[in-house]
Amino acid sequence: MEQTFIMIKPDGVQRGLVGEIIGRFEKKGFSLKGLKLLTVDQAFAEKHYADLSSKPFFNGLVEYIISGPVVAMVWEGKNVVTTGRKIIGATNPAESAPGTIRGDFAIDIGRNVIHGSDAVESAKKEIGLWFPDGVANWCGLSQIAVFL
Ligand code: YYY
Ligand code: MG
Repeated sequence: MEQTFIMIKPDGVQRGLVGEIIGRFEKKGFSLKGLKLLTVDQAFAEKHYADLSSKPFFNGLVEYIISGPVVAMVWEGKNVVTTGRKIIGATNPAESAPGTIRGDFAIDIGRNVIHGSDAVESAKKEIGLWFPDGVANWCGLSQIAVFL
C-alpha cells in the first residue's frame, strides 16, 4: 500500500494545528502508520531538503525547520502521495485554494505549516530518513509489552 511522509513544520506545531491537520488526513480515510514529535538539527534538515540546496531560500528554509519541534508522520492509503499534496495545497499559500491546509492556515511561503512528499520515490526516501527503524515496529503497544 502506498505511503507518504508528512511533516507539520514548527509554525504548525507552535500554532496548535497538530490536531486539525491529523484530523483532515484521518477523516479523508488515510491510515496513520508512524508519528513522532522531534526537533532536528541543521545537518538533518539539510539532508531532508538536499534537492533544494542551490536555491536562494535554502538557508532560511533550514533555519525555519530547525527552529522548534516538528511532527513527523507516515500516512498510508490509495494514492496518498498525490491526494496528500491536494489536502496540503500549493507551495505558496497565496495560491493555495481555501479548503486546503495551506489555503486555510498560512499566508507566507516561508511559513507554510506543512511538508508532504511530492512523489512515491521521494516518499520512500523521506520515510527512510525520518523513520530509519521503520514504522511497523515504531513503539507499538505490542512492542512495549515485549520490553516489560
Ligand atoms: O514541496 P513543497 O513544500 O510544496 O515545496 P518545495 O518546492 O519542495 O519547497 C520546499 C519548501 O521551501 C516550501 O514548502 C517552502 C520553501 N520555499 C520558499 O521558502 N520559497 C520558495 N520560493 C519556494 C519554496
Ligand atoms: Mg517539496
